Amino acid sequence: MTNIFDELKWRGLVYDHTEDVANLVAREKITVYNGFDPTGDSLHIGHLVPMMSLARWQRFGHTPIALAGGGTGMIGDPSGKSEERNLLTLEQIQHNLECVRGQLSSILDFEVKSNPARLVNNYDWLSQLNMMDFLRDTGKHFTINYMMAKDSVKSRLEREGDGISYTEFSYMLLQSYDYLHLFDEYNCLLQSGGSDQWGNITAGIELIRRVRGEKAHGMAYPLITRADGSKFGKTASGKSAWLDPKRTSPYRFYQFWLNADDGDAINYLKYFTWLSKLEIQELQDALFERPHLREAQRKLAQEVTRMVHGETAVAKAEMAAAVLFGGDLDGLDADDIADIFADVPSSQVAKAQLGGDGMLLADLLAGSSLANSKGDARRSIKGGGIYVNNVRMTDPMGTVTAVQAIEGKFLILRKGKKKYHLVQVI
Ligand code: 383
Repeated sequence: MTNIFDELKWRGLVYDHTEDVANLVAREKITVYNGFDPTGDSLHIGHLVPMMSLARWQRFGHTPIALAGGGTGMIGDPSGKSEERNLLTLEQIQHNLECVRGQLSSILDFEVKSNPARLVNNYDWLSQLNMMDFLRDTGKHFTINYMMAKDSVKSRLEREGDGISYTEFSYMLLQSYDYLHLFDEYNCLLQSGGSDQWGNITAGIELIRRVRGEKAHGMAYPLITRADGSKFGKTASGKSAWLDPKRTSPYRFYQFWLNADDGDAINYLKYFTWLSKLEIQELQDALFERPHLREAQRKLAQEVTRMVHGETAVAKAEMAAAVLFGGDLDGLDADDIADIFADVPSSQVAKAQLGGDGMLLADLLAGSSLANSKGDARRSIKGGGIYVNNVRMTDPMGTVTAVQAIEGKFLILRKGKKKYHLVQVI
């Protein structure tokens, strides 16, 4: 690929753009910005497309600016939101901002001499604005009619509910002001964002045209959808997939990608990895010829997990996944175990019961989801189908003691190939 526009295009990342962008970026290296509001203490995988796209621009020689919305985060963007948001406290915003800044900077190159990335915070200039000046210099360029025609506002006016506050209504003016500021300060000529941001992006372009008489550009990325129509971005347990490993463990993160449907995997490889057209083509062929091997999904999971959490996280996530297929438990701690087996049936047993000679395995099994009775449990053990911590147990009179519990906390019972039960020692 010779230019960023063609690159983004074949990846399916161009949803909308202003006229002439393709010519502009084929001709010159420009400065591009994308904003992120610190509404939470972590970004999630929905933010990865714009984050990675900034890095893609950078790899093609353009200069990326990641804007953290310390100022706009105080107001709340109504775009794509059906209801008014609660205002965050200054402490919350400050904390979120620190977290988000770290995540944004992990993916961009700040050292490269020719086109180093920048990280800016719009609180720095928005907090300096004076109400009178703002209304005269910025507000005067927007008619209420224009603002009401934006989807973000229109949808809230048409919808049953509490409408939209003056605060959120004003949001687009602040984002427009940002664009003008970055245009003036860094000669930033393009703002990107998800398609939900198109109204705000075009409002900024309009402001630059009105006050500077210059042409600025915009590009919208598609919002990611799933082939089956369900919502993108939720893990198996229905929670959002976050970039912060404390919120979504690297193992769950890896599993999320590994579980991608065949109909989505190739698109995700294009959106969320750095793999080339050729490499993705090969994975597409593999998916077509031998879908059961899930080579495309595995590569996807490896690539995205490595980018977000690092190489060791990939190895660990793969080890954890192997555990569910009878793999070795060495090297996994109690937190990992809790994470891997979070979705299997579980029960509790008092530590005292496992003291001394311990407890009969058959009794432990009878109290679990893996056996109906002690007799049933003994038969399974004799048949060679019972495992404790993935080690086969064959003595029907055998016992289990506290020392076998992983970090004194968990025993993993298994019946047959993959029926698991987690015993929590309390
Ligand atoms: C703030 C000030 C600017 C430019 C942009 C902003 C943030 C913007 C916004 N973006 C979303 C967010 O922060 O609210 N008003 O959660 C999301 N983005 C990106 C992308 C996306 C958008 O951070 O579509 C998904 O991730 O644009 O919803 O001067």
